[in-house]
Amino acid sequence: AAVDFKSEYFTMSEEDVVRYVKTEMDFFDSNEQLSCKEIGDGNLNYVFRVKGSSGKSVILKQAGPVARISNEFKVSPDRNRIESEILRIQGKLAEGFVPEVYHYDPVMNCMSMEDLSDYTIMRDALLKKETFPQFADHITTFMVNTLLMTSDVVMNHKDKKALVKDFINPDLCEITEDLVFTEPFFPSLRNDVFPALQHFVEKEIWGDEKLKLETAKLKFEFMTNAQSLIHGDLHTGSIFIKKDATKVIDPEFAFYGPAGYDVGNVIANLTFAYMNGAVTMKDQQSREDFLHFIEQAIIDVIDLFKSKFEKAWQQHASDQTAAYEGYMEYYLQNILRDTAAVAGCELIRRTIGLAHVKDLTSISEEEDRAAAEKACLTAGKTFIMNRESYSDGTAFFKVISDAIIKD
Ligand code: SR1
Ligand code: MG
Repeated sequence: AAVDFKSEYFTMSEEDVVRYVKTEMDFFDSNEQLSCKEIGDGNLNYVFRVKGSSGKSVILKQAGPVARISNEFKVSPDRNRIESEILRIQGKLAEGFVPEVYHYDPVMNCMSMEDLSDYTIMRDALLKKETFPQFADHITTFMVNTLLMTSDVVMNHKDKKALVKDFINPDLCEITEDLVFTEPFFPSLRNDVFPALQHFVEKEIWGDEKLKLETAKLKFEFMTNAQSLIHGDLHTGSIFIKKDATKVIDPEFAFYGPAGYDVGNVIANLTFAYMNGAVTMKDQQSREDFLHFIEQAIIDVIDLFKSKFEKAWQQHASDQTAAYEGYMEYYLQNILRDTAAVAGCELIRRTIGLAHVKDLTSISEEEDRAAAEKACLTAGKTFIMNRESYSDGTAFFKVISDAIIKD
């Protein structure tokens, strides 16, 4: 059942947060001077950084009663509980890959956590054309450890069902069902199509009945396949990064869903960075270096995910049937199929749906933006329609490079 906001709850200002941290938390010394700034730029919550005069700092995240992006979305405060609990679980399964959680307050619907101020949001870093050669290694360890280890393949089935119950997340799942799997595929009023693409979208997306049928299948798969405890929104804005470390944040969309949902989001969001670089970078050498980095990252995310998954399966699979010959290969190929499909939906919905990505919207030249967006839509369609066909990283990357109109 949906959790209501308690009567004592109110959305906090920066001054309220300073008072809250002083009276409700035991983080700073009592004589420290505190300053606070709201730094959130996500679509849902308020994120405050509180700094003490000693140099210590903490992040406090509060869930408001409606989404920040639009008050059409009334989202349960339970997302804050989900986020704090899953961060603790992921912190155990994938040590070092998520921020440490300090506290959760079910009345004020806020939580506090480690301040990662020496990291950058990955989407912003990629827009500055920074490269992170260890990213694929880090994110695949995170995904294999959190996805395989929470599945029925490894967990006691009753313990897993208890987790399914704890992570029922109806409001945020509804957002994904609507914004990812439904609205981008018909002329919904909430869509936001770049005018130069209107005709292309009407014909190639809204006019393609075969594509629409496949998205119906994918939507119901998302709603019914309680495979793994997924992050649920693993785009590059949910990743803090620096050269030698990666931290995954913002798992408030977490629930038991298809494992490929997370992998597909990573692939699609690397693709946005690739398309941005392909149309905006003018210096040939830097362009080649950056595009090569993203290409390799896409290939490695798939191939390292596969090899680490196979190894972890050999070590940890506990179900009797998991050892039957051919089953692991079947299971993994289904995750790759879902990865391709979700990458396709994410590529399309971030291009023409309600919630866009800066990788595309920041392209200033109309022609360049239209070219990048068409390539995303074309790759997206191909991934959805041919989702059974991809078994390695090179095959995934080929869809992306083939989608670019070459002149
Ligand atoms: C109403 S929220 C819009 C989008 O922002 C989040 O990060 C999710 O991706 C959601 O679909
Ligand atoms: Mg988020």
